[in-house]
Amino acid sequence: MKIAVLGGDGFCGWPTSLHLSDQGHEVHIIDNLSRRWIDTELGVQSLTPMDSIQERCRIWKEISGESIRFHLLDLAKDYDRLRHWLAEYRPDAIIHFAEQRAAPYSMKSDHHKVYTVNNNVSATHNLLTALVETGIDAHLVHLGTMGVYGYSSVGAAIPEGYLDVEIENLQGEKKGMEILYPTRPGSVYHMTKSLDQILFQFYAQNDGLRITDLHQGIVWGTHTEQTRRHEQLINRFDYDGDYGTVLNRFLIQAAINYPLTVHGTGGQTRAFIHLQDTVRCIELALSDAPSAGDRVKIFNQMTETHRVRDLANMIADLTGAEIANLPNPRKEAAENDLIVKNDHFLELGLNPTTLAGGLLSEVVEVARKYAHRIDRSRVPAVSAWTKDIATRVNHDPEGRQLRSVS
Ligand code: NAD
Ligand code: USQ
Repeated sequence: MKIAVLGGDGFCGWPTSLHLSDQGHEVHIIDNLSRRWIDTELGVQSLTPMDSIQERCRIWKEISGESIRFHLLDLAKDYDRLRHWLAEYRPDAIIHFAEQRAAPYSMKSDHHKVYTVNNNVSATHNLLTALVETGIDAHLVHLGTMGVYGYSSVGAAIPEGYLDVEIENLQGEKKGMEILYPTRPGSVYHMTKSLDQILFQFYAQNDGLRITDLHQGIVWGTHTEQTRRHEQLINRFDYDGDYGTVLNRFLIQAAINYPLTVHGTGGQTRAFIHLQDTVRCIELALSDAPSAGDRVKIFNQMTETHRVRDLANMIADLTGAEIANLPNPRKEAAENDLIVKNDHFLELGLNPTTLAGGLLSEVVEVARKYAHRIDRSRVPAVSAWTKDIATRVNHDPEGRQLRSVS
């Protein structure tokens, strides 16, 4: 297949591009490199030394003999170029990773909220409308997130996208209806993924676009089978307070003797998936495309759930790290349960990689190898969800600022 990987320079997009190229697909990466610019804005860098995207593609060609082509394009701003690109290349499938994906970054300031909404919603909508305009019948696979649903503790499993409900009509009769499972996003970033869902529902129903939306949990790990093949194919690895995600952060913190930064009691339960399973899930989703006229396929892309404090304890046992319980900069439930259905991917043949494997140690080893690249002052998470929380967590009782919020 000819596959366009939108956001193919990112943490999930690069290993997915390699995986699909390795399987013999013709891969085209589209990216505006905004993530690299955000590193510059924040004054941080990936733990791992990433080459330019062009250099990465050159090395891949040397190692595998396969070409991955890179196209510099901003999906949210270059609508006409996107439409022309689609008309010229006519991909069979499109994997859409290209959004601003950090919840803390999306909550840093009003400007970051505006940027995240404009970027994510415009990127998705431009893509959908360009597909309709060009008449290209590509299967669109989008990376959504488990967090669109929020973290209530009703004790029921989160289904794969849809919920059967009964409503009473004016005659008092019960009528069945299938609805999108209600969203309750906990950050502006997660809100944009909720909005994406509605865009997909509309374009599938109105124009027959063929769409799969993958509601992914927190991705951990750094290597896949292909990124291990050459030092210069190494993946991005975020550790900072905005982009680092919890499990990868704890593993890096353990490697540099930084107390594990548990927010609050660590009672938050979240869904997780290893990066190797992410790329496999994309492959599986591509093999199970909907037909024109079908409703959007929604899969929960996760393999296990864990409580934050349990992860911290597990890593402390593994590495001897200390644990620090910090005031939580986020507005979120202090404790929650989470049960998630993931039957679709299991039926398609996913064989989950679990936390118990040696992969935790692999991440710590990578972190130790590149520990000299870490700026410890960038480890704390300082982006607060509300002004009140910012005052509480980033200042002492006399109002003096404790931590830099830039
Ligand atoms: P990332 O930030 O590393 O990669 C995103 C890529 O998209 C970057 O290379 C960026 O430059 C590009 N991009 C952003 N806006 C763009 C635009 N307007 N035009 C062109 N390119 C643009 O993020 P990631 O961790 O690889 O996540 C990829 C996708 O998967 C995101 O949509 C995210 O919401 C979703 N996801 C990620 C995780 C996770 O734990 N990393 C978990 C669940 C879902
Ligand atoms: N947390 C800590 N300590 C830290 C970092 C985080 O206790 O040092 C806590 C947070 O307060 C939160 C939980 O860990 O309760 C998860 O935080 P996270 O930063 O690992 O994940 P999140 O903000 O939800 O976002 C990440 C990705 C996002 C993706 C999402 C999947 O950045 O792109 O969509 O995971 S999910 O969480 O399932 O929605």
